[in-house]
Order: sequence, then structure tokens, then C-alpha cells
Amino acid sequence: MTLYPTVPLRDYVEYPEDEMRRRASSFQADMHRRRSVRHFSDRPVPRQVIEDCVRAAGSAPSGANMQPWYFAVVSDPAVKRRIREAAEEEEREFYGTRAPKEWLEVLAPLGTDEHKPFLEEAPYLIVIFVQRFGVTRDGEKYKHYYALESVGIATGLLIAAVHNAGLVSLTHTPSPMGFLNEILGRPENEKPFLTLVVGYPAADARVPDIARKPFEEICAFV
Ligand code: IYR
Repeated sequence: MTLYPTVPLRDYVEYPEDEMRRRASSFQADMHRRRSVRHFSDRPVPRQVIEDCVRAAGSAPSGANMQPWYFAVVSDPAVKRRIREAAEEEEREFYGTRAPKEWLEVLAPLGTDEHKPFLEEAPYLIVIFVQRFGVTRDGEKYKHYYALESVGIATGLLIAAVHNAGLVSLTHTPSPMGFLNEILGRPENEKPFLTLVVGYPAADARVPDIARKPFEEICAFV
């Protein structure tokens, strides 16, 4: 075993306390403006912005630094159509027969159904894959530790980055999602984690009038 060489923590920035307070407060307020949006405009988004958001996601911490993620960014209308068709087929099954009654009951107030026009309307679909194991150059498999946790964190950063850029997103999870490997030509060690639909909101976009849990309910200083 050899240790990684170390370097000084050069890029760390400390803020004076008043600035620290301001930054923490304004960041949380800004994050609370984020909404999941289901009505997208087809207005184009600069590719560079999406690239930068994915770069931010790729900065996430990961188990043993294995970075077990892959982001397939789809903008080609023909590929988006194939994804929509395949997703809607799965969703028809889900809403029609597969979903347990209790699940459909909690989804009902959100008004979701098997129709997923946003998969074609939004300019970008970012399909996030989790690599449950890695593959060496000679084809040997090795385990990625905490792969799901790591990709969950990366996805959170991606959602925050998209919001920070002034765009909206929707986490979309057709189930099962195996068709995404086929359409996007991804290998078998990768499993679709979720699809992030990204773009501008439609001019008449509406969102459900729902609230976040109060702070006291989600946190205690113990
Ligand atoms: N994947 C389906 C169902 C769905 C499930 C949950 I949990 C949601 O919060 C929303 C939808 C769909 O995308 O419609």
C-alpha cells in the first residue's frame, strides 16, 4: 500500500463571520426558491451552461474517491423521442397495473400520469448512471463503495447547479429504466439512476402549492 502524495489545501476560502452568515442565509433562501417543474419551454440553453453544471456535479465526494457516475446529456430530438416513447410505455404499465394503490394515492394530488411531453420539449435530458462496480482495463470487475450515496450527492449538486444557473429541472424516474442503457449505448456495469430534465420553464408553467417541512421537524441540535 502506498499513500497518495498530499498537497496543501490551497483553494480553501475562509469568509469573515458576517459574510459567512450572509452567504449561508442567502444560499438557503435561494435554494428554497427551487421548484421541480413539469412544464418546459423548448427555448435553447447554451451547451456550455449544461457542461458547467455537470462539472459541478462531478465535484461531489464519493466512496473511496471512485466517482461512480456517468452523465449522458441528450439534446438530439430523435433520441429524446425514443426516450419519451420508451418511458411512456413503462409509465403506462406503472400507472395502469404495476403501481400499488397506496403509491398511486400519494401521487394523485401531484397530477402525474403516463404522459411525459417534457421528455421531448425540454432542451436537455441528463441521464445519470450509477456504476455499481468499475471495470479495469483487462475487464476485471471491482466494487464501487457507497455508489448510490455518491451518485445521490452528485445529483443533488447537479440540481443545485442547474437552479443556480437560472434554469429549472425535474427528477424523472421511469421504472424500470433499462431501456436507457440500450438507447444511450451504456455498458452493463452502469444502471440508470435518474433522468434530470433541464431547461427554461414554459411561460405558463404551474407548480403544485406544496410546502417544505418546518425546520424544527427536519433538524435538532442534539
Ligand atoms: N415515475 C413515475 C411515477 C412517479 C413517482 C414518484 I415517487 C413521483 O414523485 C412522481 C412520479 C412518473 O414519473 O410519473
